Amino acid sequence: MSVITTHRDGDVLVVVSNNPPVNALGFAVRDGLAKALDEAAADPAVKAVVIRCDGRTFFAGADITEFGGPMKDPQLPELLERLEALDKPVVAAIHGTALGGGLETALACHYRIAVPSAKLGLPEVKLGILPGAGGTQRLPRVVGVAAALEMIVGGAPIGAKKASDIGLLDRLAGEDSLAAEAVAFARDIAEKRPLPRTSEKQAVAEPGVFDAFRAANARKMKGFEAPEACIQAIQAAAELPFAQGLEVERKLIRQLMASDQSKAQRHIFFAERAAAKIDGLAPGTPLIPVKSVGIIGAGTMGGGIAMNFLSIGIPVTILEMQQEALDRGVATIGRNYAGNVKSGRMTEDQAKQATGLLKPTLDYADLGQVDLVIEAVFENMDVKKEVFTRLDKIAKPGAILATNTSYLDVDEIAAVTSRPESVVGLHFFSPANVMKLLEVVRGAKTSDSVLATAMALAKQIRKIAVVAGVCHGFIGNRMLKPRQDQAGQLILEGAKPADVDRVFLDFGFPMGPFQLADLAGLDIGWHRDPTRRESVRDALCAEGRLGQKTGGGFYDYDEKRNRTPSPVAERIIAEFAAAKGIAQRAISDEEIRERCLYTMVNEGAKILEEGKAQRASDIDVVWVFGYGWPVYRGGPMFWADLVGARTIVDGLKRQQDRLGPDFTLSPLLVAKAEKGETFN
Ligand code: 3H9
Repeated sequence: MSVITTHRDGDVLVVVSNNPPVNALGFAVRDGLAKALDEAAADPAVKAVVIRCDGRTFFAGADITEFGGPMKDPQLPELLERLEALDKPVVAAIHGTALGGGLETALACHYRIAVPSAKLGLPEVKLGILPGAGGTQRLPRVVGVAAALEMIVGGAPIGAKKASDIGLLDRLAGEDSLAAEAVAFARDIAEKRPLPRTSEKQAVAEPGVFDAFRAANARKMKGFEAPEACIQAIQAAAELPFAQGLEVERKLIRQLMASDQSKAQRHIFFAERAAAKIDGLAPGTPLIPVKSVGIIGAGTMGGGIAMNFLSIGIPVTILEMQQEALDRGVATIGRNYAGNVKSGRMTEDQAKQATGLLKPTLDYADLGQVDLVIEAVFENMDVKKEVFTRLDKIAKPGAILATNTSYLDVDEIAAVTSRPESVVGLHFFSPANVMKLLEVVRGAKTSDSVLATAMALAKQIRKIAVVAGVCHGFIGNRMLKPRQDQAGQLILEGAKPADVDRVFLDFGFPMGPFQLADLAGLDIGWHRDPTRRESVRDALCAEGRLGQKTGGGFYDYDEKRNRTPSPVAERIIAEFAAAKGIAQRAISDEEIRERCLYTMVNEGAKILEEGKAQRASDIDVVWVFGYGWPVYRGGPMFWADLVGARTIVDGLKRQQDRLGPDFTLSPLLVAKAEKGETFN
């Protein structure tokens, strides 16, 4: 059956799309819509047209899988011009998410009606492109330049109520009566002339609005190409006639579509979705119902983890050893929720509901009936083993036992229990109530049900979960290590901390390794013994330089925490290097990049060859959502594909003598280089 069908409801032609899962505007849909327009134009009995979609949503956009290749006619922009030019009114009936090309289709219709739960947006900027089917020209003509800038450059969808308020919708329908109301509405306006054609309206811009928007959003847009192109296209809408504005839009989207940034961002879109899929899982693997959660440890991590569940209505029992620590943890959670209310992220009632679901306890026995226990105690194998031994005695049969370890061997932890099949790693990132990434660590004996449940639960608490195998540091921290090692070594050999950080900032990371270290505090893991100087960090701590909080670490900080290079830190580093017999020399940015980033790719390749990640794109997801890898560079393995495995291997070989005695090239990386293959 065709994905587009038509039927008559009196003198209204109803056009229905049924292209699961999201009614993307692929070739078959575009072709079907074009034929429906022909039908409407040809039949004098048709007085008005309604376009709606079956399934879960109105058109959620162009079909992204068609990007990158030649697209078959009819193209969406031309189709929408024909749609708008039809001399009979067309009504878009919207439910679900009208996104991208979907909203552009609605904008080309003469009227728009939607259910209150619908969302409307132009998220193309998140794919590194812009709305290329007239959206940049039509939206400002409908909602004004300021609102269009927010929607197109920001990319976030808005709800139907707001859409109605800003004039994007003509009417709201009842949640369950969209189809009938749309037809009734079409009949009401069937004879009304002139037809309200968006392209015939004027987009008026307040003086200075574009530069003010650029200035206000400079930080968010830094490094990205698409937001500036979006602004230029909207500017064209305000300054040029419609047809010329369309030409500007077309030129810009063509450039963006071919850019590495857009390729990277599209890669991440699909990578994020691929990450949810578990290799080798038997179809129909049963999920374990999780209706209550226990958390061991009410520190920063435990508290943050608890909030994820409380916020979606799952009760949490949180355990500490001492009343004082428990009280502190509970108070922090309360404060965080109060902060959420203050910033408008939730209502007072929602916060009250969430905190009401928290049960503090000092008694292990209170964890006996929960469906999932997550341990978030001190990162030490003996401590973890002790916790799991106790847990094994009291947890109910079938309960999932999870560890939040960020490095340790999940199999070794599981082995102290009588039920290793119930044990899994849930590596949250700090702050755990904010960070999107979750590494789900599959132990050698973790059952399929436990793994599948962990992944499903992650989606429920709105995390992006990636399956990792057991190895030191899993995917993220394991790849962080060579980068940190090299950064530390580079400053001993003569690079300044600011040189290394600049290379990272220029690459697009929000922070460099030394800025990050100063922020976190150099005393993490410090033995508090000023005579012990085994690392530069020891030496800095010994002189009271613990990072931002003491006004100095690798950098100096003023009272507003503005950073400047530190002659004192540089002296300490030089002295430390001299004591180790390391000669200082000038170091190029190129060398910094090769040693810090190529070694990460090499480690990623090892993770893949050892089967510790299911696919290269999972590694990209970990780094983009957990470690600040710029999304427009698509993650380390996608970036490696752009740079080329050959170039990376050559660079690593060139640096080999400097990479330390433990460095070895990944055979997989070498094989990719030899065969000219990519990871993704
Ligand atoms: C555009 O429109 C350009 C135009 O300006 C004009 C150009 C000329 N295409 O996310 P889910 C797949 S750009 C192809 O898990 P949810 C997705 O991969 C587009 N496939 O569901 C997944 O496949 P699988 C602008 C798509 O309920 C499945 O559908 N639009 C597309 O959590 C389910 O997706 C956007 O950027 C697509 N457009 O969320 C919207 N969309 O099952 C992108 C989804 O094999 N889409 N798929 O893994 C979304 O934001 C979400 O998918 C949506 C549903 C909110 C719609």
